[in-house]
Amino acid sequence: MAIHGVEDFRRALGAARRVTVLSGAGVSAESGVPTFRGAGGMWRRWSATDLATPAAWARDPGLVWEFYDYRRQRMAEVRPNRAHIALAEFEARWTAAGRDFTLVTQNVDGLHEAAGSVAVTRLHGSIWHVRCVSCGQVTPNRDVPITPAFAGAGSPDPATKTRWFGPGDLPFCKCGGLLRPHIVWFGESLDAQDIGNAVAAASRCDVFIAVGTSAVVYPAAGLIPRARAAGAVVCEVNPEPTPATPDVTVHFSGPAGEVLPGLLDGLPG
Ligand code: BV8
Ligand code: ZN
Repeated sequence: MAIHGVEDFRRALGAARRVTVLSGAGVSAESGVPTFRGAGGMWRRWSATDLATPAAWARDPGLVWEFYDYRRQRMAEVRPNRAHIALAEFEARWTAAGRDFTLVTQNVDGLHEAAGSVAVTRLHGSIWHVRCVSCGQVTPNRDVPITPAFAGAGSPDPATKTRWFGPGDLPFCKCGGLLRPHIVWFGESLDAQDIGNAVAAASRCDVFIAVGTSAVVYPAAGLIPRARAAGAVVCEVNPEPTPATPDVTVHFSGPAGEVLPGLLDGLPG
């Protein structure tokens, strides 16, 4: 099915039973959350992907916590934008009409949930949850700073005079184990149930929308060709082309906060 513009897409969406959305960091960009691969992806002399690894954690957990505490400080101040809201309001109308909706997100900022999205599968964890390395318990944690030792720390400026954060500065579980961000780092496997949910939602939907993702991180990026192979209409919303663009049914170029309302508002009719 060829889709040439917004009206064509809205017609296909209106006729759908099952919709699956994959979101990436670009959906939160208009809320002021830096994306990974854009300009904001650097912190001091590291890119986010250097620090979001088990090796970085093993080498210097205090530095990894300083990086995540900085991001938590930033995320504590941001609010959902029109993209998050358009998705949450669409989901409410869609499910009230008895249709099936799944939002699969790569984001860890909790802004979809804050906007009211309900059926959210978080592939890469949550910056607002911590996990004990010993007993594995996952608990919500909104402490900013994560411990008093990090007050005023975290500046992304490479010239920052850094201090070392030792065990006495880090957060611990009541069992005595060290607490880490409950986030899937590069080289770590995703939760089997989460990726299973996401694969099922991509494999059986009529319309799949990939919004704000550079489509380079796997297995999340693999959901896009999977939806296409399963016969879905695949729509990409991104100001830039991505490696997925050649394989999608239609690409709408522009910021999610501007494009999504035009694609979703008022549906289902
Ligand atoms: C795994 C948490 C099995 C971190 C994240 C070698 C060794 C080990 C693994 C690999 C390897 N080679 C490949 C792999 C697999 C690896 C991978 O895919 N690497 C890539 C980089 C090549 N994947 C993994 O490691 C995954 N695990 O495979 O386990 C395994 C195990 C062992 C060994 C092998 C395999 C785990 C991946 C999860 C990593 N964790 N997040 C944190 O947040 O701190 S991923 C991280 O990138 C974020 O979650 C982010 O969401 C995600 C993807 O990035 P995007 O969301 O797409 O964001 P990005 O900045 O890239 O792009 C933003 C887009 O938005 C752009 O396109 C831009 O144009 C657009 N945009 C900008 N403004 C707007 C906009 N769009 C709309 N509106 C706007 N206003
Ligand atoms: Zn514990």
